Amino acid sequence: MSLPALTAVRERLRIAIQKSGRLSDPARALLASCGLSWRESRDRLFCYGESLPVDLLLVRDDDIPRLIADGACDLGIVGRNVLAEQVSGRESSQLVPAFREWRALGFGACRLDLAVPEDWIWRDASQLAGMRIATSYPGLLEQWLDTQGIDAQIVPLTGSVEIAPKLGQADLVCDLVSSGATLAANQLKPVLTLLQSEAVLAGPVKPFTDARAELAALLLRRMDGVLRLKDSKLLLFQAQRQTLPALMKLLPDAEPPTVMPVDGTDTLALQALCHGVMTWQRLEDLKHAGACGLMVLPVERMLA
Ligand code: PRT
Ligand code: ZN
Repeated sequence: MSLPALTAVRERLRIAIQKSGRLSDPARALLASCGLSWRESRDRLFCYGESLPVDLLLVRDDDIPRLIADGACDLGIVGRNVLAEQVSGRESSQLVPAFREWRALGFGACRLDLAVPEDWIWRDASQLAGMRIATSYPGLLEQWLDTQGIDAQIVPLTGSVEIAPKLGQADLVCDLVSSGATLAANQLKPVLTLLQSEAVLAGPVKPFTDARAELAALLLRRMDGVLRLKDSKLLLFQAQRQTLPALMKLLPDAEPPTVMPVDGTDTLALQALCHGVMTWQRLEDLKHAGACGLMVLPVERMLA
């Protein structure tokens, strides 16, 4: 299937996601849970939206901000680290960025950390003066060094950043970390966080003025609904009327519950939408405080 011409895009929304990599499956899953479905093309670079006029473009994550800036796609799902690095690049060349973060999406969490050799005794950032720092995020690192007033040398690398100190290319690194296992395997330890990152929905700075405005608003509403319900569960239980205040104290993350009397007794049947994680411990605490017949049900969709 050939890519529809840009002029045809105005009636349809085009969202870029990572073709393959850490964010690709969760991005697809999120869009699918917003009710989107697609017809895959043979080259698997473009998927035609079937349930809504919303198409997918499958690309490298680093290309997403520029595709939005160029108008080749309308929205994108990308790491905040990639977006922020490209914003910093545009700012330093005095260009106003054409894209920005629209929503944090709650997956792909990681940090952009400074990490030093394990045998360093770390005191504070002033130790970085005159050091060589290897990174794939030169823009963000430069911004941070400027705000700290530190004069250090940035060694830009596109990959294998963690090995740079061992190879003598740098004294320390500034790199993405999630579990920290890669740093540890390279005898490095994290000492400072420059950016907390996760996958975000990126979009243009200027609002859409055609049919895409309504499509983007619809998608955002659905996305907000899905994100809000991420850890939410419907809790059903019965309790004596007098235990209710103590039980509600154990449910600070619950919406006001629906309460129904059971056959003219003092027993109440309750249902409450809870937004926090419903662990076994929480259920046991509720039981201890007087709840019985506790049931936890998944919530798939909600339209307020
Ligand atoms: O091919 P393409 O360019 O699209 O993909 P990519 O190789 O550039 O990106 P990919 O798939 O590796 O990562 C995509 C996004 O996932 C990143 O931009 C981040 O927003 C996010 N993310 C989350 C991570 C990590 N966690 C992560 N751990 N990206 C990279 N890493 C690296 C980290 O730098 C380290 O080298 O994974 C390694 C293992 O990390 P530890 O700390 O768990 O050992
Ligand atoms: Zn990439």
